[in-house]
Amino acid sequence: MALGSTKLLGILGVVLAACAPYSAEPIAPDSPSPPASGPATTADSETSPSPPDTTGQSNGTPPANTGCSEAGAKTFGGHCYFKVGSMTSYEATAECIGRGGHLVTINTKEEHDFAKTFSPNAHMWIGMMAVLPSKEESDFGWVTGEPVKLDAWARDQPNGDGACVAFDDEGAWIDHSCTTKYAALCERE
Ligand SMILES: [Ca+2]
Repeated sequence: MALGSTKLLGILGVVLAACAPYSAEPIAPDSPSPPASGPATTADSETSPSPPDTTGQSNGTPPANTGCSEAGAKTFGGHCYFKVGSMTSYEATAECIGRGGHLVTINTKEEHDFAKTFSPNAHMWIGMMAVLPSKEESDFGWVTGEPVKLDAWARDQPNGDGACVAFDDEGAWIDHSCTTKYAALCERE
């Protein structure tokens, strides 16, 4: 029947039939690999196109400061809080500013309780300082200039240990030498 109409088709059929077991193998690996990797390269080539697309390169740092994506960061009252350190209070001040914030300032009992969750059992710098070490609470103020509305001083503190303030193990405030290395809590508004 078909054999008579076209010899060519007949020959092809035989050839294809003979090659079937082999052609199936080569075709499978060939088509997925080369063709797939070809188009996919567009997506994979992020590595090479990225560098040239330096449009966002200079903005690579800002994104981290605009969201609240630091490790362990939490939001409260629309502000972002995250821990840094361990470092001196001076270093922590610079670190927080570098991340677009400031050492935490605490205005309410609720914010104080929230801040305490960052350092349950360890000292942690907060944004309260004095010009010089002092035993007078009134000599200490928030680094942002916000009025001090809360009194969370630990018993017998401040006692003149230093011009910087940290949470003690229980979250009460203690004045301490600014060069001591503690974790610190930053706040970004
Ligand atoms: Ca003290």
